[in-house]
Amino acid sequence: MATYIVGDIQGCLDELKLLLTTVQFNPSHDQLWIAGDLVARGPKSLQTLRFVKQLGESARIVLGNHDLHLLAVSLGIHRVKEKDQTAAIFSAADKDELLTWLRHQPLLAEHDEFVMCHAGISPQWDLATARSCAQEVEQILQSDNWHWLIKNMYSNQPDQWLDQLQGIDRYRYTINAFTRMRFCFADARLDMECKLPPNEIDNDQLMPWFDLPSRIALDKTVLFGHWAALEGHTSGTEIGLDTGCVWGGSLTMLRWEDKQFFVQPAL
Ligand SMILES: [Mn+2]
Repeated sequence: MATYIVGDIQGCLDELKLLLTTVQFNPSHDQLWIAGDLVARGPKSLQTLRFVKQLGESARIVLGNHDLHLLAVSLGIHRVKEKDQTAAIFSAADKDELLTWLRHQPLLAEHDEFVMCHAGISPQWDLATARSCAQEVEQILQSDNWHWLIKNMYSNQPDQWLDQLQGIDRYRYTINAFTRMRFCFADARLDMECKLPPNEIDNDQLMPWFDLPSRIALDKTVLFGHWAALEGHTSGTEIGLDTGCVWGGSLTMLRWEDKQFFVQPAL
């Protein structure tokens, strides 16, 4: 039994399958954890959803911003972005099953030794707060009220966590932290604009969410994706797995038990 965690697939299913062959993944006793953004710019977004869904209990996924965007498109709230290759999903015979399955995936997944989410854990949260905030949003996403949530989730405000946040403000902060965050300001406000690698920013007010000095320490390693410009990141307590396969980089997979990385260059 081995646990494999992979970064953003974004429809790059061929690279994923090559990695699974490399590691001799066996769905009857191994687990594949996927750090979100299953779909978007890559050529096989529809096939990726089908492939991961049929893995059933042997796959654990969390939602990324592109996955949530797909749900927004399905409701007519947004249109398919020009560069996304997701249109085929909306004319597929199994569209409803796939989207319903996607909507029932969490924002945070937990292993005995690590947690996985798409962008990261808010530097203002301990693990208990992260868990309960994730659950609040997941419950709505899985309810008949999910249209309301998706329709109202698009805004960068509030950009700072307060325990007393309520309703959509609270859910929006939660969604933005788990699925969109990269840099924070020194006071822990989330910046939603900058996508550069940390060593290229000339704004000394911004720092990666995981480097914020006031960040609450967590007792588990955080595995995340979303930030291709990091080109992977390993510090011991945070491991970034997005190495930009869809941008011509590579797909990175970590075997948790022996901490071995497997890298498949983009085809
Ligand atoms: Mn993302």
